[in-house]
Amino acid sequence: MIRFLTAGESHGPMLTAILEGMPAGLPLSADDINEQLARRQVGYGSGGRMHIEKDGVRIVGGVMNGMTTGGPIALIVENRDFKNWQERDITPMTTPRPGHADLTGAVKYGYRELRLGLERSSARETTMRVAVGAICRRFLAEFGVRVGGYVVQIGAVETRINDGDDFEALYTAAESNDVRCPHPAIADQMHQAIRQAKIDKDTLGGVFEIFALGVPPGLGSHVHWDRRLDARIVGALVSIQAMKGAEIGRAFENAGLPGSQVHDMIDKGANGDLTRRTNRAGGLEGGITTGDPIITRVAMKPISTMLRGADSVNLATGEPESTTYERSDFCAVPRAVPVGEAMLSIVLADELMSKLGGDSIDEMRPRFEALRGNRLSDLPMDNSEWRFGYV
Ligand code: EPS
Repeated sequence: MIRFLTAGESHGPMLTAILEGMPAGLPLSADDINEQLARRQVGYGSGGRMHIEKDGVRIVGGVMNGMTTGGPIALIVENRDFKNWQERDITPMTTPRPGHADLTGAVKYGYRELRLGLERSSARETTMRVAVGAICRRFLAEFGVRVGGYVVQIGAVETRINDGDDFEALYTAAESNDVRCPHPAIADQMHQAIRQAKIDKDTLGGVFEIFALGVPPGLGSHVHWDRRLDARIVGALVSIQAMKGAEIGRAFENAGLPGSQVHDMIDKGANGDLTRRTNRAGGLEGGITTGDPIITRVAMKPISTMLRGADSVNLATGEPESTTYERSDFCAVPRAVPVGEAMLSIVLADELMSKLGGDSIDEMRPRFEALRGNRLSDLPMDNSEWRFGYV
């Protein structure tokens, strides 16, 4: 239902995006988007580029007088760094950085200069994902869905989120420091770890969690591989530059425990409400939302551009050579959180659109109110014997 495309290079004149499928009647301002773009630019471990850019969006289609029209939404963010690159003579880049798309991109596209691959593979593109995600986030907010995230690991420094912790509080605490970790003492250690990586001319990866609250039960489906929402979410998160893994809940930890310690037991509460005692499933069972918070964890590899260089081969001379360093981030995990939030928002907005249908927010509202819930009264059972057959 919702599709988006981005275009543009890291040091080109601008980045653009088109978002198709947003209903009419959604209040939307550039500030809604700029607020999220600003979050993406803040985080300890950034290189010099973030001092140059101050990302601000121009909405040039699909929104009139502060309201979506139902037409495709067109967005532009200018690259301030472009003026430093325009008409500049470029030293050839022929030694691929291990871990980057330099060598794979050259093999795939036959580039004779590695910068051609770098320019588009760069995480600069995440600016537009965050812009598109901000619109989807605004749409989700109309239905009470809230998406957030925080960092739980940088390098070897790790913190633990406990079952039952208040996600809103974790989010607020994380936004108050420059590594986006909700626990201040651990945040200090993470800050130190990044500082040490800078001294060592090295880089660090990490893990962050992205959650969604207020998601109604019944989004996604068990009937086909590409409709399973857990698969769509993991795919969307791992599509972010430098992400190498994602899990729903604590999937890998759960894999080592017996079922009796993993599955979320179901209770009947007041008024016939059905509740799960825990949320180890991370808000998804059978590829369908349970109505409990969606919890995902994403693993980011360390940035592959390292000040100390890395062993490689100069493709022009055929000789072994260390990679050269221009400028890069030392750790981008804190800044990846808003990008993860954007991708989860995009997938959830798409699922909510397909569940509700409709061309305008007004049309969707009563359909949202009528959704089946986790209530005995919503789930009448036949409770009589029946014959299994196909005719
Ligand atoms: C990136 C390299 C750096 C990062 C960039 C991603 O850019 P530059 O080569 O201009 O120093 O800062 O990220 C951004 C520009 C951004 O907006 O996040 C890379 O090669 O992936």
